[in-house]
Amino acid sequence: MAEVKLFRTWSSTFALRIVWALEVKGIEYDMIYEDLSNKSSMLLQYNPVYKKVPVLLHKGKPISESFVILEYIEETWTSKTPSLLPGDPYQRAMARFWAKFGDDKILPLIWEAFIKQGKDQEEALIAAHENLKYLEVELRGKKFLGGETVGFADLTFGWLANLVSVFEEVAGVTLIDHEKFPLLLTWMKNFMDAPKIRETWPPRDKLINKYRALRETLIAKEPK
Ligand SMILES: N[C@@H](CCC(=O)N[C@@H](CS)C(=O)NCC(=O)O)C(=O)O
Ligand SMILES: *[C@@H]1O[C@H](CO)[C@@H](O)[C@H](O)[C@H]1NC(C)=O
Repeated sequence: MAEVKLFRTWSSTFALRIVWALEVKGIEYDMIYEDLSNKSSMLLQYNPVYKKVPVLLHKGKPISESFVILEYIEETWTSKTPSLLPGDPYQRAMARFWAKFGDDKILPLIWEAFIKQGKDQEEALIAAHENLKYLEVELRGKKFLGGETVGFADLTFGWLANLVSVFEEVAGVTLIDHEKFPLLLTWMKNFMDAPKIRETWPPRDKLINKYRALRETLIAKEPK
């Protein structure tokens, strides 16, 4: 039995953050695929508070929440490279700041822009772009947010690199404009090309089908 187990789903980008961290560091692990419409008793036992994936089980002890798990991996396998967080405390704080900014200020707005239509969609897009501009500035002169290698903030933004184009195809809108966000687009490409990233993404056609069905369901529920 592997001493590391990851509870994930085939598509959860929160769980993919952990897949990427374990893969880039070369930590051996087993995966347990959950069906979120019928969660296993193990998942409910290991993450009774949120009942969500990812959960990392290390030597029988469960850890939940992707940011917390990433920090745990960094602190536990200290000799495994690359480091996800820089040595300098200020730079570490900045990596955590951008990661949090992504989940607070970008992910929810891109999601709104994806699942809404008309005016609501337009408003979400404008707000998302305002926030993405901060990221564009942050990427000046850098290959990755973490510098030369993929780091903590890169992993937390990883979903952008692949899912944006899936959302764009399904919703039929441009979410990230090449002219306004050239550095972000370059970062997306660099991230996808980084070791272990592309091959761990779920198949594109499967993602398109999943998000198309989800969007149709959510739009059908909208009050007219
Ligand atoms: N803040 C959490 C978010 C995790 C999350 O939202 N996971 C989703 C899958 S993408 C989930 O397990 N949802 C199950 C549910 O809400 O019932 C993290 O960063 O780990
Ligand atoms: C839910 O999962 C359990 C075991 O994990 C399985 O036995 C059961 O058939 C599943 N139920 C449905 C409705 O898929």
